[in-house]
Amino acid sequence: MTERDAVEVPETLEGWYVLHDVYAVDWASWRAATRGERDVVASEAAAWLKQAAAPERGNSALYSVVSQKGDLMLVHYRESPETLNAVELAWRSLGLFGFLRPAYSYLSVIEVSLYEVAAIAGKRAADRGLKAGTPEYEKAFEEEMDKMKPHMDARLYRNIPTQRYICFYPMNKRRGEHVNWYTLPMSERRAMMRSHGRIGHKYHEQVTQVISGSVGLDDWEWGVSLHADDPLVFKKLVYEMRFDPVSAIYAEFGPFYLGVRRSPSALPALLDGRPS
Ligand code: 76R
Repeated sequence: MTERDAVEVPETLEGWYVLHDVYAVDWASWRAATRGERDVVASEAAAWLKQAAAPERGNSALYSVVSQKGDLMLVHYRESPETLNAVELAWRSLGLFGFLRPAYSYLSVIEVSLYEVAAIAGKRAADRGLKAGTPEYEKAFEEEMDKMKPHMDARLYRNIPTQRYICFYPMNKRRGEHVNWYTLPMSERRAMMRSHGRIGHKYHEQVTQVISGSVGLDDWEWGVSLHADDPLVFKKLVYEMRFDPVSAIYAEFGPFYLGVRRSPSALPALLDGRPS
């Protein structure tokens, strides 16, 4: 292993910024409000959510959280933290906000790490008979990367997947006393990420994964958002991943949030204690 290999940082591409925003309803004060006030407040919030959900340079979605960890989860994809902040402030200015208590939030940015993509581009450049490090190779590498750009952009600048359930959790990769992901050579990390991707790909039809990086943005290193119509798939996938070295040896996990997707127009019913 060369020193350069040991510290090689995988390039990442970034797309929309993501905010997972969880609230608990203050049910006592909500119930104490008059029917008329509740109707006005709930429909104002539903109308706001409806326009926020319109897919134009990012979008928003509403989930009803299962468990005591919260009641409502809003997910927002936007082009910058500043835009996300504007969305947050608009939400806070609504009447409904007075009946909500913050329960959890997580800020991150959709990420594609180039472990595999850069290796493919490098191989294709080398296949053209070019030697790594030469300007010709660099140019060919960039060309090959450009060819893969549309595919990557479709993941980086996507709308929130539409499946019925979301499973969100933050995670780290260990840098502990015994093992440290960040001191492994690139080749080992790449091989392990390949096996991770292989396992994950078996679930391609059933799950949409959105990986967002949060180093420097929030308390963990990544946010993992899984979207599926069948919630059991989360359990199967996450369990199978636990046996894969990337997760078995190197991963640490934060709290898990499970939500059911609801259309903005379902918000008044949700606040009435009815699912739809
Ligand atoms: O992006 C790709 O599809 C290529 C392969 C791939 C990468 C680079 C991939 C595939 N993932 C990648 C990166 Mn993933 N992923 C997780 C978790 O619970 C756990 O054990 C871990 C949480 C799940 C469940 C999951 C699922 N992945 C990452 C990264 C960035 C790591 C880095 O850069 O060091 C993290 C933190 C992470 C975590 N992964 C897949 C999946 C699934 C289902 C796939 C296949 C996607 C598909 O083919 O549709």
